Amino acid sequence: MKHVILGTAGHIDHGKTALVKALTGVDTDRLKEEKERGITIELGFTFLDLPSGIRLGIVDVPGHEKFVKHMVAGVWGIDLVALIIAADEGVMPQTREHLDICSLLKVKKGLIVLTKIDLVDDELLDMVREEVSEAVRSTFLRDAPILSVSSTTGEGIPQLISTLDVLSKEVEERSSKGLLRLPIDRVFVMKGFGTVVTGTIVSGNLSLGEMVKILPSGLEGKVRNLQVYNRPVEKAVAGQRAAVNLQGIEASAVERGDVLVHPHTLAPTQFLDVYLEYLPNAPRPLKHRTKQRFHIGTNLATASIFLLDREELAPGEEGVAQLRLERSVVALPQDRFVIRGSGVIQTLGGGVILDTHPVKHRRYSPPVIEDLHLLKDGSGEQILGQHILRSGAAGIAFGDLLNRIAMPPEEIQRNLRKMTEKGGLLLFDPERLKVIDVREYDHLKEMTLHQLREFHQRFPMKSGLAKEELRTKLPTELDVKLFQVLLNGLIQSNEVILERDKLRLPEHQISSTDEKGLVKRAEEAILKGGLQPPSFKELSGEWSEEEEEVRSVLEHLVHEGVLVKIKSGMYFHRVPFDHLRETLITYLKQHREITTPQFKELTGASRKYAIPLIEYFDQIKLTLRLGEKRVLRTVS
Ligand SMILES: Nc1nc2c(ncn2[C@@H]2O[C@H](COP(=O)(O)OP(=O)(O)OP(=O)(O)O)[C@@H](O)[C@H]2O)c(=O)[nH]1
Ligand SMILES: [Mg+2]
Repeated sequence: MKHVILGTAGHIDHGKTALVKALTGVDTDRLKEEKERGITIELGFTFLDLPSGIRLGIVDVPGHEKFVKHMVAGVWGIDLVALIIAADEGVMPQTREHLDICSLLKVKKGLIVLTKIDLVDDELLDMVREEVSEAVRSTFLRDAPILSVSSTTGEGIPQLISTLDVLSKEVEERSSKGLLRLPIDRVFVMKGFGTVVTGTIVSGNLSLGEMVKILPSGLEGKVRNLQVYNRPVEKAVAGQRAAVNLQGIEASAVERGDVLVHPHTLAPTQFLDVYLEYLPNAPRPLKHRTKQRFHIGTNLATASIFLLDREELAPGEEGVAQLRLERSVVALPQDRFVIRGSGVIQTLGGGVILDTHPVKHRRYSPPVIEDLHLLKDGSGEQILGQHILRSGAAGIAFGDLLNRIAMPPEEIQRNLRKMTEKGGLLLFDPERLKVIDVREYDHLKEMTLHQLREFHQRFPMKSGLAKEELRTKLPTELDVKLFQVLLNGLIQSNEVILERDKLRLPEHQISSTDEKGLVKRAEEAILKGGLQPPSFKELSGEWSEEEEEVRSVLEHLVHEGVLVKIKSGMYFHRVPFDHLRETLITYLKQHREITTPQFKELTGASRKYAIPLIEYFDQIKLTLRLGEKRVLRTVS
């Protein structure tokens, strides 16, 4: 069965609620205050079964200018609008404002109903009809049928029903494939059941027993009971109005404007990139950084508007902007929204969401503006590709894409597979379904090779770069898994060599880069020094070479096993060192113990060398210090 939602619209007292009652028999003004004042305050809900079998859900909205925010919540996501105009009054301010709101929200279809015809003569009715045609001439209702009814006498009601039937048949059926979204319009406690929330399912579907989440709070609960138009159901789908009895969530923790979703799908946001349309009848230009009321779904938040491509939007102009909200909302690209003034409260404009999780943008940046226009006008695949490219070295996971593109999950997956097979994407984390654009991956590869090349140039005497050191030279947002994949790829293709935990380019060999013969000279100098070898500082002074370079030569010789590093900056040649080691062992075997002065005598070196040497022997566990003496730790 097809599900269609009709919303009413129109000036206060023009007969919206009376018309709904004439159609359905239901008085949707339930509140005591509504009855007393004779006006609608809250949204009213009922339904009508049309001759074709379509069940038409009806949302009745208030006409009072104070309750326009409820009206926006009511008509957000409807399929059809009935613009209601009392024949005895004609077009009034909220007739126009509601019409603007429906246009901004891109309500696709509708009809115009002139009510209270029992109060006017034919001549007046014709005049009103003229006036109405004029008012809707440049709007989506320009070709809409205009009907005349009296809710009091019932005149015209049968014709209205058959017109609604025709229009409902023309409405495009919603796909229930997308992510579940149910913007909550009412919350109440039902005795014996607990928390109940109601709303129109704008996309996806919802089943009994499922876990659901309330956003932005993130509270989770279970669907204990589910009703559609007052009947219990197992499953509710897009286009239906549902009442959901929630287990595990207090009614006081939920409010109108919250959104019901499935866990692990949508995430709330406070930043939105949008395409803004400023109404031609707005009273003054919209300046950069002004604060306005932002309406989306059943939610209302204060937004600072950052105009990205100009200083102000004149009435009738359009442009890209970033909205920074004072509290989080749930939105998806392609969603429509309305902007209303924050001082004098009136509808100023609206538009379409382009990106729901953007970064802060620089203004007047051509790439940013171009990018946003692509998000506005591009195909689904182009937009998907753009989000992946934009995620850069971090890559992006399927779960995050769900949040950023108005595309059903299966379709995103299908596209990712297709793009991967074509070679445009690389899937580097199968667990989280994380992908990166191949262009970005190639760029990272280039950067890695460049970093190694640069490192070899700066430190020709170092054998290579440690993995973690290399990582610090690449973009910080680089995904850890991706870094590993990148290295493995480079190692496998022999573009990079991994040797003793160091990464190097294949052409890098220390001997070939040692044009000055520093390696050989250093070895000779240290050997000549015996147990009182020169430091790298002394050598660099003597040779007029960079200290850092000499040090790396010595480090290289340690790495090769030619030198022994006793402590930071003190290197001994392996030959005299090993000789000393043997002498010490023999001595200790004979005398059992040795004092520091005795050891100093044994080496023939000054304290500067003797102390670090004996401490080094302690450290490598050859000797054991007992007070002022050393003994052999292991008698071998
Ligand atoms: N004579 C006559 N009176 C009508 C007709 N339709 C509505 N009325 C009366 O007009 C008044 C306002 O009607 P409502 O249906 O409450 O108007 P509304 O558009 O819902 O008003 P708000 O929701 O407050 O914006 C009521 O007193 C109705 O009885 C009609 O077709 N003929
Ligand atoms: Mg009403």
